[in-house]
Amino acid sequence: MIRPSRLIPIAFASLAFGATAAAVNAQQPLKTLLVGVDHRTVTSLDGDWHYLVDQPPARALYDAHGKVRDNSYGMNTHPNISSSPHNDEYDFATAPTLKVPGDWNTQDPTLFRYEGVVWYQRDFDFQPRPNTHTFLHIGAANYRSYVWVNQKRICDHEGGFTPFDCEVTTALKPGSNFVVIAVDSTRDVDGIPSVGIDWFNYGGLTRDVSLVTVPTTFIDDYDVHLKHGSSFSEADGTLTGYVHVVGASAGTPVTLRIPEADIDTTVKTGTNGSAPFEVKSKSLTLWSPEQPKLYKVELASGQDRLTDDIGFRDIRVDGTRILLNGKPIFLQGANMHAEAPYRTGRAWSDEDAKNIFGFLKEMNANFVRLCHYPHDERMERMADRDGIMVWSEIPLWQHISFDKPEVYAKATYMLNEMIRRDRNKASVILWSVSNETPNNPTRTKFLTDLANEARRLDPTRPITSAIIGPHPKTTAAGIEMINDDPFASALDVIGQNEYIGWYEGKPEDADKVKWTFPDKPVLISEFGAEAKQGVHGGPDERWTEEQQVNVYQHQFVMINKIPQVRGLIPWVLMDFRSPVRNIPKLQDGFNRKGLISEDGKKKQAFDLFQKTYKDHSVGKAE
Ligand code: GCB
Repeated sequence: MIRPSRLIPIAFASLAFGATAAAVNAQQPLKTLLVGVDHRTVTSLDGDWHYLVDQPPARALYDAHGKVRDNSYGMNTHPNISSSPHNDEYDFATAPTLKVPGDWNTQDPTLFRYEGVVWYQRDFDFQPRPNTHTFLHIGAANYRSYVWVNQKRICDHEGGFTPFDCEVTTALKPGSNFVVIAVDSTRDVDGIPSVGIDWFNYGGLTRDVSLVTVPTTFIDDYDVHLKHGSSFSEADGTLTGYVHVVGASAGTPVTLRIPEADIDTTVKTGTNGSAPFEVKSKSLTLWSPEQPKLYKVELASGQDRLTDDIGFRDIRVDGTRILLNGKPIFLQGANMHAEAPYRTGRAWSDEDAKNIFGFLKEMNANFVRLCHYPHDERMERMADRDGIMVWSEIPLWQHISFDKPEVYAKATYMLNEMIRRDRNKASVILWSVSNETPNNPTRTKFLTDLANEARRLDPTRPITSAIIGPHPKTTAAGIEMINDDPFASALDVIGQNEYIGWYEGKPEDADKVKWTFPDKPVLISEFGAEAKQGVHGGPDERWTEEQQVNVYQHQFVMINKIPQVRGLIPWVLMDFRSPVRNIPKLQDGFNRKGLISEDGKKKQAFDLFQKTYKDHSVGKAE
């Protein structure tokens, strides 16, 4: 019998200390956020950082009312331990070090399960140059960050998976400088995600940290894409978008050059610093999985210049079809967490991206859902180069405080950060605003507004979300599943998660299910079963590789009967750490629904997908 769909119950009360520390970005317009930092010359601050643990209730960071203390470790006072008259009982200089980027959990065994505050510190040499701005760029820090440079409080940030830039120009001095960052990974009921998650809450400075120096007027944001008119053919090699220049007076020239496409044009900024452009190329090779063509795009304004690698393509929905460059496509994909293959821990490196995309290519995939939060930018870069299409999502997962305006403000902020960073990536074809949320009017209003906000920020890409439900109805003819979630009407593409054969019913129940969906493209955005690599048995024996295959085979029967399915996204490419997966010997702290184990060993289900995708035997593009 198929049970109604489930949401993982929240197992904890709020773990957050100090509610006033929350919502540091809430209701603010997007601050300076530099696009294309990985294509600029920067001063890397990656490497060894000293660290001190500020065990809950984190009294070095928060005062008794939960307010951030400004006169604490951020001062990095180098107390004279033998004679200090005050109580600065900390010392970064002699403290151990952690590698940045990297989570703290897999670097220090005593911090493996630690969720709380860790203080990071490092010295660096710097020579400020006149007429420049310098930003401290942090690729991601999970979950809240508080930054001091040379004892000056510089900025705060909330959100564990998006980049932020803090201006440090006036805080820097010639020669020796230091930066202190307190990172708090404590979960919070009003956070995004909230407290109940099915992935490991890796804390720390998990992505690259650098100093970026730009001239007084500088390009912070740009958008260069194929014109997205009412039809694909309307574009006809026309590129459009904008280049935004900070500090530019109206009429400041901006040059856009794409030598390979014979484009060399100069446009001018308006009063808001943005220079819109529309330019026709003589000939353009469009980006596609078969030919992931990227162009060198050179942008310049005044003293500032940068070059990015950008592909051009059109993605749109037409009835129940998804069209890439005017042609119907079927997405053969997999879900993937930002979990490092082989070494485990939060993924961030070139090596991690290479391993993950290696698996996808071997599987004959053309698509990946990077769940449930924006991954390291290296992933989208590699997707651009390898021709793998991407679903990118903010960490709005299951239980969220949908009734709170400040949480909505936080969600729009994160959405903005995600879209800002990756809007120039041709591989990203879908923005997702959520995963598996309870169907009620408060949530539907929140998410509908958020989907519309995503559309406003980027009208060129379809908006999606992974929906869980509906409730099955058993009839004489079989089992009926009717997706009548009102939120679906706010989406261009419906993501449907379902676990028939694992959480719900038996694998063969899938054969009897008749799905009804609104008239839109549907991606089966999650389906699957757990199997421990190397455990074998009959097709009905749970935890075996054979049962995982059996579940998928029955799913294929079901999916082939749903006319508007336009993609398969099995859950999940690789086993990943999760604190809620605690069956000894089988799970040992890992969600085992991977097609591959965390140490890179393929399960039989991987071979099944490899063949299915090669033969294109499940699903149709139209
Ligand atoms: C889901 C969630 C995903 C979980 C998965 C599971 O529906 O979207 O985050 O990890 O189920 O394995 O239960």
